Amino acid sequence: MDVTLYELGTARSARCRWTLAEAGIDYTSKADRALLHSDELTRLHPLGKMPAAIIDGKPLFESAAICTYVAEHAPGVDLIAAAGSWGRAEHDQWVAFILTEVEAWLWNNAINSFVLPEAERIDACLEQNKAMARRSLVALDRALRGKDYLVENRFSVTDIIVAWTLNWARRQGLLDNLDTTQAYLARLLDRPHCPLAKD
Ligand SMILES: N[C@@H](CCC(=O)N[C@@H](CS)C(=O)NCC(=O)O)C(=O)O
Repeated sequence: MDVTLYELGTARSARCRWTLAEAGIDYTSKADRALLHSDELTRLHPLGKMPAAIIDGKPLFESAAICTYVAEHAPGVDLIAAAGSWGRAEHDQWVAFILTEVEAWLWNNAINSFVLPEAERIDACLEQNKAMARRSLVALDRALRGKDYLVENRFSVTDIIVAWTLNWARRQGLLDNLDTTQAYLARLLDRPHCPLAKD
């Protein structure tokens, strides 16, 4: 697989970097922040965001989509439940859950704390966003009890996608007292190929 990845440090592109490392796939890195919103990047991602990738000549954006495709085509490494299996349905379920029921609230807090210009920020939603994220994280903690990993109880790309959001939540104090989730995340952060910030 020929991959060029437009990436930015420990931002969401770290999911893709981690998946490529677990898959044993070398890639070309375009890691220049100045490329954000550039014509070059906007040809690959309609919002000019990172990550975006060119895989075998074709553009793909959204970190979860890139990771899922790479996992599906990883040579000799089984990183994802088989297409059409119940495990794949659970992969789709947890990816949608973490992105829409947790990450969207964290992102809303980010844009209203430091991403948008000060005049465009709305403070009123910050506490509510945290409460909504926490409610979903409590539900995930319950679902993780008795399991080491989310799908087929073995490490997969689902865990990579979920761990990135959990690590962000951890740094916001949103995993406090969620012992099962903390142990799950620690297991993933311990993996030699994991590029996520551990502080
Ligand atoms: N849902 C997207 C989010 C991509 C995203 O927001 N990336 C950030 C860096 S982590 C970015 O490019 N920010 C610049 C911007 O928001 O315009 C994904 O998971 O790939």
